[in-house]
Formats: sequence, C-alpha cells, structure tokens
Amino acid sequence: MSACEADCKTVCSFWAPVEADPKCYGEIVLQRLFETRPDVQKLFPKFVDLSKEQLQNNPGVQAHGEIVVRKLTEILKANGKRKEIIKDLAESHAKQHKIPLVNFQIISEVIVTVATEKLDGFGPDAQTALKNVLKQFQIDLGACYDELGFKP
Ligand code: CUS
Repeated sequence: MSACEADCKTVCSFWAPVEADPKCYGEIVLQRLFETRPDVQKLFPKFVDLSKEQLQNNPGVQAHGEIVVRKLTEILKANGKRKEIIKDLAESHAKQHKIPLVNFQIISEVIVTVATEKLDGFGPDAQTALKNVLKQFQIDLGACYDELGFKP
C-alpha cells in the first residue's frame, strides 16, 4: 500500500458521517469557505451577489457543497482510479470555471478545519492524513492544469 493509500484509508475510517450526509457537510464547508474567504465566493457566478443572509439555507450552496463532498469521498475511495477523477475535475475547473489552483489549497484548509471540528475522534494523525491526501490532490491537479496549459 502506498503512503497515499494508507492516508486515504485512515481518513476513510472517520468518514462515514460525511458519506452519509454529503449535503450537510458540503454546506458547512462552503459556508465556512465564503465566510473566511469572500474573494473565493466571487469565483462562483451563481453565488457572487448573495449576501451572508442569502447564503444561509441556500439550495444552490447545499447542492454544490454536496457535489464537492461527494467528489472528495470518491477520491478518498478511488485508489487506482484517482488520477482519472482528478483529470476530469481539472478539465472542468480549468476550461469551464477557470478556477486558479490556489483556491484548491484554500478549500483544502477549510475541509481539514471542518473535519477536525465536526468528526468524532478526528485527531492529529487523521488531520495529517487528510492534509497529505489533499496536498497530493493539489499536486495531481496542478500537473493536469499544466498539461491543459492552464496557467492562472
Ligand atoms: O467542484 C469540485 O468538486 C471542487 C472541490 C474539490 C474536489 C475539493 N471545487 Cu468546484 C472547488 C472549488 C471551486 O469550484 C471554486 C473555487 C474554489 C474551489
């Protein structure tokens, strides 16, 4: 088992609540992201003009949050197929949404914070494992961005 697979396995052992309720956890992640980094909110055409109040209980935020968390769960469980998932993600985020790489670092930090706060027993080892997985994810995504010639 590679180091990355081991890290994925560690994180997965705490992940059942997230997998069971991706909409709820996804909403928390996006709310926290927009709260801490209003500049990132501007990258979402659907959400750019929404006030803090309008972001609460927003079906669009919940729906996109759910997508983000489902994607992340898919990556955690994919092992060999990880690269393919990331390649698709890179295509859509480079060509269609034009999301610079740094934003994935920002959302990764938020994901670690939220997991640490909300998941039972998610201690230093689990946090390190999740950080490693997300770091590798950013490296792989960056390589795909390079291949696509997307230089933000
Ligand atoms: O979609 C998805 O899925 C992603 C997430 C990951 C997986 C973590 N995204 Cu999209 C992200 C982001 C965006 O879009 C924007 C901004 C920032 C981040």
